[in-house]
Amino acid sequence: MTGLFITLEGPEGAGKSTNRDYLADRLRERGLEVVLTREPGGTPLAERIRDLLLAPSAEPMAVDTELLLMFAARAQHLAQVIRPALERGAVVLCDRFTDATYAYQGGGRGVPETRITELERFVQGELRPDLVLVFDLPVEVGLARAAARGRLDRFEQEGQGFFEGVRQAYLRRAQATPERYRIIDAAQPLAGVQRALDELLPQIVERIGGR
Ligand code: T5A
Repeated sequence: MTGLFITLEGPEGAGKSTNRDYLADRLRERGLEVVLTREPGGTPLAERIRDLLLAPSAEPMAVDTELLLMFAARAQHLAQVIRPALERGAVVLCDRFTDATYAYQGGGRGVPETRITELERFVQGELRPDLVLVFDLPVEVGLARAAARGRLDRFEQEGQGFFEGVRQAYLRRAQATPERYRIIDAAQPLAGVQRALDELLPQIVERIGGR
């Protein structure tokens, strides 16, 4: 794989999508091929799985069903979009990936980490993001941003305790492998977040240039 795989992570309303687009523009200005994508989703079939996962439903979704659907969508996304783009040497900017499974299904729902790790190996083999940007902010700030957009999806309807678990799981992962993660203060005004991304750009460009 000669490309660079960067994922954007964080709790609800952290600004991942807004900043993914900003980062893509800055990288394209430097002549790089950038593929923008997201999880769950990223292909027509995986987007159908996303609809199942996000739609509020009268029938409660079993935790294992949720976990397996996340990885089913991921397998499709890897095969159709992520691996081909990395093989061509592109920068893949993905709004959420397996760190979200560790955070939401692990930290939020209580799925044992070892079970997620087994599925990660099965679906991804050795593939891991080269760089994970964790947009961190207090839960209540993110939820207020998400609520301002209107109707809440199945995850956004969870309570404060669930999202505290999600946030702490992200922070633990970032602290455990600091060379692969960058924590970005996402509670500050957007201009400050984008300055932090500008500071990261030379490193990203250098890494892709070295491949
Ligand atoms: N999920 C996903 C799992 O449970 N397991 C998994 O393995 C995976 C992959 C996906 C859901 O699926 C779950 C997690 C999620 O619940 P999603 O749509 O990808 O859903 O995730 P959301 O977090 O719901 O996406 P959001 O769109 O809510 O958040 P973003 O992308 O972080 O935020 P963004 O950029 O849309 O911004 C939200 C609002 O805040 C404003 C923006 O203008 C926008 O209005 N904003 C700021 N305002 C002030 N200051 C700033 N710094 C701001 N940055 C953005």
